[in-house]
Amino acid sequence: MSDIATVLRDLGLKEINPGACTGRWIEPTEHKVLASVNPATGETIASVIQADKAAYEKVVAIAHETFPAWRMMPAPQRGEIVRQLGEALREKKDALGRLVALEMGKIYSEGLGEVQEMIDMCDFAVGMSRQLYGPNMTSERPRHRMYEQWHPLGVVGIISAFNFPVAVWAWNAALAAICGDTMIWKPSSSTPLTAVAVQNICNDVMDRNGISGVFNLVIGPGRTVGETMLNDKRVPLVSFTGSTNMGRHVAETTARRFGRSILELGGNNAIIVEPDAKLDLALRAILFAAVGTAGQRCTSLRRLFLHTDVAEGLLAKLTKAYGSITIGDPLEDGILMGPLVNQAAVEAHFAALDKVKEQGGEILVGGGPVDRPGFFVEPTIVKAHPGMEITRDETFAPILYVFEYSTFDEAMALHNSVDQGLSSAVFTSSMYSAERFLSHEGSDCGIANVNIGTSGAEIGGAFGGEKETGGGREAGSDAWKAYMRRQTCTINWSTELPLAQGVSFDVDE
Ligand code: UN1
Repeated sequence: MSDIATVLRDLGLKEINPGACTGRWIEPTEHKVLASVNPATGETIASVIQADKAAYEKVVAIAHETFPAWRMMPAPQRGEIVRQLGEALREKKDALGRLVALEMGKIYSEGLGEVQEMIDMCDFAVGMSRQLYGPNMTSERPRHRMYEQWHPLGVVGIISAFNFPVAVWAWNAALAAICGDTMIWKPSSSTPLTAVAVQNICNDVMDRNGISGVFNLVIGPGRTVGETMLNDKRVPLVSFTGSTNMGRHVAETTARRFGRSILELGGNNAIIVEPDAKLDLALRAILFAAVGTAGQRCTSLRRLFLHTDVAEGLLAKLTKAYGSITIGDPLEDGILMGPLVNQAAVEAHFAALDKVKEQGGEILVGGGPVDRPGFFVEPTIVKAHPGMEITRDETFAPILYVFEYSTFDEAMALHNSVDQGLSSAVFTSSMYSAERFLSHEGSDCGIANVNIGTSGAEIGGAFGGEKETGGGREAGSDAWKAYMRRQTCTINWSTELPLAQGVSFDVDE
């Protein structure tokens, strides 16, 4: 049996799979087939039949009907189900990690890392299910009690991107589930199989518990299914990961109906390397952040600011290291960089490099195609200057723009001058530079690291960014609050009716 056939079998996938599920797979009425393509070869792995509006309607109706019962289950019991989901993911870690590598193109180790991120998220949510706390406030009125509590929200729409085809679903799904929400997942059309595989895992767990309709799936075009979801009043929250342009549309559409959105949009992440940095650490961090996942993480390193004292030496080492990056089949041992997701991504990579040349940048390393089937490009280093407009855009490809600077203030100003605000880092041994980077006048990003690269965040922190990155927060810390509605409660257990702010409103009886 071939590698692909084994992976498909282990994950319960067929050659052609239905694209909508409410715990039971919905047999499609139309047959619009979506091929899942292995970006390392350009070949089809298997297919999914896309959901249409009618299928979406069935899914949202079930998610909506399931909500009232699910929200009344005690949160720790919902946590127990998420614990079982984490266990099921542990059992399927290898197969699912392989499928992520096959369908998305990231290397096997990163595919496993992605499934680990799902498992971590389930573990985190289990603990969280006993900690959906609201504070008590002291009332200004005698014998009154005030407190805040959190209620489940309803059906959550999860629209995820190709680059983290399963982990970002888990960030949302594990929290939504313990918070008492049901959900509908619309994955990227580039990665439908991993979504079907995860839905199969959810179905097994939920079947064992005699529940369905909590974890639901619709694989269909953004234009029809996605758009219907954005406009659907039965979906009070849409969590969207993707481009800033699309995110703006999601924000506007949901806001118009007073729905909420969690937005995780484009980044333009940077590292500043100070003269007192430990350069060996900086080098390794830069490599993983710029070349890892072929530059297709939201957190990928796009801009590198090198102090003039270290620029030449570090650039020489970086150039040498780029020469040793092994490019090829993501499932092969020793390969560090796989393909881009599709031909359009390859074209965007080269279009950006054309602009680099037009705008006076110098390609120091890479820049060429890779002569093999699939969607490969060379990781590229560009010597850039701040006037280059292209360095203000996020190109989802392994292009690293390198700038030189002479003062920390100058680096900080350039760092913060772009429209995006996701992830950032400084490499320094100086407490002063580190603290300045983290201060109110330092990095304006949602994630700010010292002596760690921009990518590869742990799930325990809240993940997301500022400005055109959209302001959303997902995964750890108190990100769960976005999946619930807040209620302030005041209870009078006195025999009087004192009004707040000392207002008197007494009627003569
Ligand atoms: C993304 O690229 O959308 O911090 C998510 C990271 C990963 C998540 C990235 N843990 O790089």
